[in-house]
Amino acid sequence: MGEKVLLLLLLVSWSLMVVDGKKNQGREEVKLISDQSNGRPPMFILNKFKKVVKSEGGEVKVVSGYKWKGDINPMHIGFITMEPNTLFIPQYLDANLILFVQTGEVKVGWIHKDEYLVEERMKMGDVNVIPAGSAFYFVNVGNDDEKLSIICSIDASGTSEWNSYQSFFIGGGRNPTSVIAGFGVMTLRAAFNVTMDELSFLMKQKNGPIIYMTNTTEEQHLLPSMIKLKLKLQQQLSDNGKEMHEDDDQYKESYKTWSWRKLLSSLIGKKKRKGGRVHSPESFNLYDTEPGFCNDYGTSVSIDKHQYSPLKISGIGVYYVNLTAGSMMAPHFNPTATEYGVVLKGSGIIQVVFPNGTNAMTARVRAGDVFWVPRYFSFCQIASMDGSFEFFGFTTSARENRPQFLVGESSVLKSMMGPELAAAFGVAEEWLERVVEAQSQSVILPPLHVEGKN
Ligand SMILES: *[C@@H]1O[C@H](CO)[C@@H](O)[C@H](O)[C@H]1NC(C)=O
Ligand SMILES: *[C@@H]1O[C@H](CO)[C@@H](O)[C@H](O)[C@H]1NC(C)=O
Ligand SMILES: *[C@@H]1O[C@H](CO)[C@@H](O)[C@H](O)[C@H]1NC(C)=O
Ligand SMILES: CC(=O)N[C@H]1CO[C@H](CO)[C@@H](O)[C@@H]1O
Repeated sequence: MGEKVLLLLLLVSWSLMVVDGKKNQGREEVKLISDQSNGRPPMFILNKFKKVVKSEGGEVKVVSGYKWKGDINPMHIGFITMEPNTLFIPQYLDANLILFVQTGEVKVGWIHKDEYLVEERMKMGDVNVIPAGSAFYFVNVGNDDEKLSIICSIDASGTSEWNSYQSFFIGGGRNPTSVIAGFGVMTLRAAFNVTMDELSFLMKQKNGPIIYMTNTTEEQHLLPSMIKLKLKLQQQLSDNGKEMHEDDDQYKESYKTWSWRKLLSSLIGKKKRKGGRVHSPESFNLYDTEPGFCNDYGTSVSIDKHQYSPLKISGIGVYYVNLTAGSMMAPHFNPTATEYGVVLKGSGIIQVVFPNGTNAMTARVRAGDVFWVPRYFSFCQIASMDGSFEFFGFTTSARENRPQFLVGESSVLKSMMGPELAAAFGVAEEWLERVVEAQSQSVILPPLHVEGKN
């Protein structure tokens, strides 16, 4: 036990030394430390972005985490960018998605509880969850010149192989190919009870998974067969004794304006939401929420299934931190979670320490960078002096994650202060007490003022 505490303390003293060094020697020091890795990228920065979707209307890039020892499965983090007036065509994944809108505004439609199609507009800072196997689509509904950026966690821990996740397109044609197309013409003719000609809708789309909503000529061409399909599907539903929600006239009317929403519900044969709202989970906004922690040096918010129940399907938490220039998230570790972070704004330094008390990484990060910290590893984030540093991310934890702080007013050291701790360091208790109490702030600590001290 004493050894453990000592270990923690070494981590802490080390971190402080580096911050000190940084202050005295400027940015050179930081560079020097990162360069010790012989040109290899810093260990806890994820920078192998893979472009998984490239389309006329946007793209999707994904970075993947690593598996650290026996830790829970790593996640993938996706960056979705969509041009104005585009649609990410209906699909489902074998992984849970947690969406965070970085910029712009999106209309998300998805099948809720395997039953209803619900649509929700999400704005900047909103978080929402789409469970594995739930068909969904995105429409960029922002201003005409507004790109949409969504950051999402792709949590494939429910699949047999952690490192693979798969999209199954429902909409599509030649590119991407709809899973419906795979059944072959004869099966489909029988299944849909339509002619060959009417099946041609499965061969049209060729512009990739993210398409412009404005190129409607081909879509309008599909309209008549879509109406027929829906009517037939509806007939089958009612034949099976299922409820019918709309009469034919209403349908024909609604199909005068072609929409993927209708296509989706017709293809999956789902009930359409009637008039009022179906009870569906609202998005959770990370920016409009009362911060869990707040002082003069920054704010932090973290939500898990207790604050936002849709998160319970994945056991993943979401957090957001905003540090003022030069401030620091005090050295801490996560006892139950591996943490992933994406820098949203500004720049700063991430320090991670190995269990044996040596520095694992001191890396400068800026907007767009992704870092990760394995469970139990001690780390801290420090904002650069030139502005606030905002980052956001995911924690993979089935249980509530309570970060343990090593330094500051609410720290492990403070709680353990006593003769044992002093003995562990081999110093007088009063001496140690003075050191441990010198920091009056907790969690988010102010910049170091060299002149005032020493
Ligand atoms: C198939 O469609 C034909 C007309 O196109 C209709 O008479 C028949 O009842 C339909 N069969 C089923 C099972 O819906
Ligand atoms: C982050 O903090 C800065 C001040 O340090 C503030 O100007 C900015 O609006 C904050 N960002 C958000 C998204 O609240
Ligand atoms: C500490 O642990 C890391 C990672 O396991 C290892 O690479 C490094 O050599 C170790 N350092 C010492 C001084 O034991
Ligand atoms: C295939 C095609 O016609 N794509 C066009 C769709 O519309 C956008 C602008 O609205 C064009 O940039 C694409 O070339």
